[in-house]
Amino acid sequence: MSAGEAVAGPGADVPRLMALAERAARAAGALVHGQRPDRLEVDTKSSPTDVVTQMDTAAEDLLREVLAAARPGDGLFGEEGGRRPGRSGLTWVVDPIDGTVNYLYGLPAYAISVAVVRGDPAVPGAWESIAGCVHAPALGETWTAGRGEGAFLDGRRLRMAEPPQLPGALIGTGFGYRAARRRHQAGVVAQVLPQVRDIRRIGCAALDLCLLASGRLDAYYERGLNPWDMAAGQLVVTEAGGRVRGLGRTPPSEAMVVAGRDPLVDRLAQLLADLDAAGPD
Ligand code: LIP
Repeated sequence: MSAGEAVAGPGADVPRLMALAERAARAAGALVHGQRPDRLEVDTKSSPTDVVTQMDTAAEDLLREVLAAARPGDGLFGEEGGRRPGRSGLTWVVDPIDGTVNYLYGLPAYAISVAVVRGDPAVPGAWESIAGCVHAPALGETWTAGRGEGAFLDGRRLRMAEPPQLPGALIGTGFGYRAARRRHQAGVVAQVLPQVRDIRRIGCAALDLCLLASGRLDAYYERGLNPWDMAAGQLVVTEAGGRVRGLGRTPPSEAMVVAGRDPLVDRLAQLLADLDAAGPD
């Protein structure tokens, strides 16, 4: 049994899964970045500002094609196309364009996020990422990670440095699409802002997590993330020496994701719990 299989379970050749995740993400990146049409067709989902374009759908179709051809027995769980069951115990969790609003506006902070997980990605705490890739074609940067294999930016290994204390920390976050939740989140960030160095709202959770792992943020929190937003990025963080958690004793989930290195990640999580950042709207 290889080191990767010892960590990730039987049948999981982690380096090969990392390479497949990167190959698929780069193929989708070439499509959305290289063939971006002058005019994007825009539909909406959970709210008038929660958008999806024809390139999101085309990219997910391409990801499904590449991954099914390489590993037909694996499941797949995508933002746009829903869930295809598998029989291998592994499921590919994909976001074809994370940061769709940035993509729509021609801003470069968007990424293709591809991860393979063991367990059920629809159940918080019931799954773990085995390998993943976050590919940012407009930035020309690609992050990869494998359980027990490390985290890499363009092939260079990442190790997160000792974090600053909260008042000196640059904190990434994001906001939901529904007005009631945004109102609550605005109240939370208004309390966080005076207690930290500053806030950055990148608009792409997968990139937030990878920027954290790369030392360009000191910590990150967001409520409302789906498995496809975070499955690859959270592995980049943990393999770079960080932690990804929820509030209290809960796992990271739609309710809350807090990421960073100890002890800052726990100090931020406590502040967010004190501010009731995970509820009610
Ligand atoms: C985005 C997330 C981001 C969040 C945005 C949006 P999408 O995902 O990556 O962190 O703040 O509101 O949900 O919708 O672009 O795939």
